[in-house]
Amino acid sequence: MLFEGNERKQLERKMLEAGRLPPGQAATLKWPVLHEGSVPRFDPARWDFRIAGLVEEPVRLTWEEFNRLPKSTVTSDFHCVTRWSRFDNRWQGVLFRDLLKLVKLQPGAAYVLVHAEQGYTANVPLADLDRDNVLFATHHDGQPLLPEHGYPLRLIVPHLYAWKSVKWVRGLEFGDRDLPGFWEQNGYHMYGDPFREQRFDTD
Ligand SMILES: Nc1nc2c(c(=O)[nH]1)N[C@H]1C(S)=C(S)[C@@H](COP(=O)(O)O)O[C@H]1N2
Ligand SMILES: [Mo]
Repeated sequence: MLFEGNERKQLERKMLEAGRLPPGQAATLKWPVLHEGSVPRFDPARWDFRIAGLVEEPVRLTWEEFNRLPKSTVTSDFHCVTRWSRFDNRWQGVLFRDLLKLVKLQPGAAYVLVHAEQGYTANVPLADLDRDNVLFATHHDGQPLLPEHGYPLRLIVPHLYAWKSVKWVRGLEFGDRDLPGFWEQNGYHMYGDPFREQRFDTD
């Protein structure tokens, strides 16, 4: 539709001027779905969230326990390495910092391997999760996440390419080394800063 195209272009120009459009990205008003594998089915009785690795005491939370954690709302932009960016997403869920309060880290813990259903992983330095706008989202723009967007829970790391925003997240593993996750083992950048166009391991 012509009108939609104009609206999209206008938003893109506005975001470019505001310094919010990373190089090589185009704005989208839609919300594409992108992932490896199939959409996992959610069983609240079996679901758990584990925190392991370099922590004094590993943690296991049931879905009920996870939902008793304090809730926060954060608005942020979302940049996929396949060159679309979705702006001003309102995410509701549990801040990474509130989850981090549940464990005492062992010395040397500086990297996190984020684990999801079906063995999907993504590596993120601890310092990049320990920010006030990183959260585990249950809701987007006021609605519960749709299964294909990560229901019941997904990580949101706004300042890195969206492959680090792990859908169907099930746990965190703290370590002293930056071990590559799924896409990082498949040619993508270890860090993935969209503003520096860190798309591939050759960038
Ligand atoms: N578990 C899991 N999380 C994932 C992925 C995946 O394949 N599996 N793909 C990532 C990629 S590449 C992107 S762009 C975003 C897409 O999120 P969306 O489908 O909600 O737009 O999810 C990320 N999280
Ligand atoms: Mo992506």
